[in-house]
Amino acid sequence: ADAEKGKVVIGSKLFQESFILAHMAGIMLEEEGYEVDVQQGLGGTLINYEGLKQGTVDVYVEYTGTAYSQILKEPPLEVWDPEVVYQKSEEGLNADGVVIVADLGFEDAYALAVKKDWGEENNVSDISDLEEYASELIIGTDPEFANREDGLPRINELYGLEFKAVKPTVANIMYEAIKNDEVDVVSAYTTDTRNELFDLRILNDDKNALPPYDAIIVMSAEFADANPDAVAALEKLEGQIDTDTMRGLNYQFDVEKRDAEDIARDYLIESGLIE
Ligand code: PBE
Repeated sequence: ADAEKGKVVIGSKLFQESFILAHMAGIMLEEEGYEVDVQQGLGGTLINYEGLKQGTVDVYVEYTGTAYSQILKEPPLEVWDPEVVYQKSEEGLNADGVVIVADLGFEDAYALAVKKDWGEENNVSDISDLEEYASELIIGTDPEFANREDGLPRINELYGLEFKAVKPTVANIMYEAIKNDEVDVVSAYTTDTRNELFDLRILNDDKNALPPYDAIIVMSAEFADANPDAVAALEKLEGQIDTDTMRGLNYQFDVEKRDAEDIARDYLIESGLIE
């Protein structure tokens, strides 16, 4: 790497997609001559975001609905327009010294999911349909969903649900738990192919509790101002990953057990973004 460009620290959250995308950003910056430090699995949303504000993290991949609800604490909307959520998120982040460098081109939303068989037997296809069963069901969540503004508290309030128990854990274990029938409902991620592989049924959010979650690359404004080349390098990822592509990359990690950096590099080569 070209020493003059300096160092860049890339944060990531605690799930495969975040690892892969952090490496993707890292490789683009390495190509540009930066010395790159990818912190794979650095922590949850607020660890990454605080790092960005304090300068210990320069870049990471966030999601619009998460910025809007969990970071900026904006109120829920009656109708969730992805454009509006993007605009409001951008304004709020900018005011906080953070810029959006690229919109990657896909959404990874939260969704409640149950086992397909159970859903069929009990006629449960909307979140509303859980009402008569919730008191007997255990919900497994990722580490954030159980307490997030845009997570279980809002779902419970809006749908009048009270689950028998809530078990938060990392996404990977959450998926294993529903596969093994240790939990009955999970806070699934819509780009995770285990939704199909483990025969899950995604429930329709019929009361619009959850916001849209478009994947965006965020950077500290201070770092962006000092490093226009880094901004330009990451802007090349704008619109480069659609939902099916992201699912395929996650599949390579979860099922084919490939290394996140290899997955990222191969994708960038295949799509002509690097040589
Ligand atoms: N999500 C869904 C969460 C995790 C899965 C991508 C919106 C987030 O990181 O905010």
